[in-house]
Amino acid sequence: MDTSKPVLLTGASGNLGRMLAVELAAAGLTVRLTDIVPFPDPLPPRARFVKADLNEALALVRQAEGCQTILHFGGVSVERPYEEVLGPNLRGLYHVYEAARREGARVVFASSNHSIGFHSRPVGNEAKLDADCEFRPDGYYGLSKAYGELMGRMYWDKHGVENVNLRIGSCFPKPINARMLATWLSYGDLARLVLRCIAAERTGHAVVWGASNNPATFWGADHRERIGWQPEDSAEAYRAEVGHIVSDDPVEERYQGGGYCSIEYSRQGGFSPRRSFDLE
Ligand code: 15L
Repeated sequence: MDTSKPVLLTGASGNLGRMLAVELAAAGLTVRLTDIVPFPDPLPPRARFVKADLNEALALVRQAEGCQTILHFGGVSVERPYEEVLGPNLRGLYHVYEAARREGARVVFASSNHSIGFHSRPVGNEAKLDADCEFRPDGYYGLSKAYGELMGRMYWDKHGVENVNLRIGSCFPKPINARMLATWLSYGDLARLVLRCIAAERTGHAVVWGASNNPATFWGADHRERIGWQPEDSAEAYRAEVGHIVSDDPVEERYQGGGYCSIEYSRQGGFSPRRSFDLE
């Protein structure tokens, strides 16, 4: 990758975007920031901000001009009705990938554990989930993330657009419940991961679990070696503080996606306390 060329960051005004904008600039990169809402902080050195809607193809194409990498953190970031997810997360992704194709840029996509949220959590010594597992989205948001990963698959196979899909667990300043002892990704580990995604020589189509070095992790093999990244932080340090914080909802506690799985859950017969449904 030519690191002298700028990096485009969508979703720059969100929590992760704001943190990344600072870290990317501190690493010496020239960043172009974009979001549908204004950037709330002072602009980092060499950065510029342009307000743009992911629904507008031309806006993305203009922003991406001359960029080496598009860090796609924009769009709806929580479970919402289908019609709200559709524009930013599906059409928006297409605009990002078309802009990347035009520029010969790499895409780093903020995917989510909610693309696989309906996998059960491993119990005891049960095998961890590898990144090539079946998609089991836990809502329209998770479905849009699975679509984004598949879009990356297609653009690599068909057009040679490199992409790294970060299947992010829970990226917050610190874990806030027992589930996050498995899913937490520290800000520092995310920033280092994104910098590696930019710097890596070749990535092809890669999927990396976005979680810190958590002993309680749900997740196993992925393509991190290709990127040259290893997480340094661990949620375990917070066990005493949050390890007892669980819900009384069996659906939330059974599945990896947690509370997202319970939103409008209406499977006939309700939740079965058995480990497996007869038909998965
Ligand atoms: C996500 O994908 C969301 O963006 C974030 O707000 C959290 O809900 C996170 O997943 C999680 O699963 O903890």
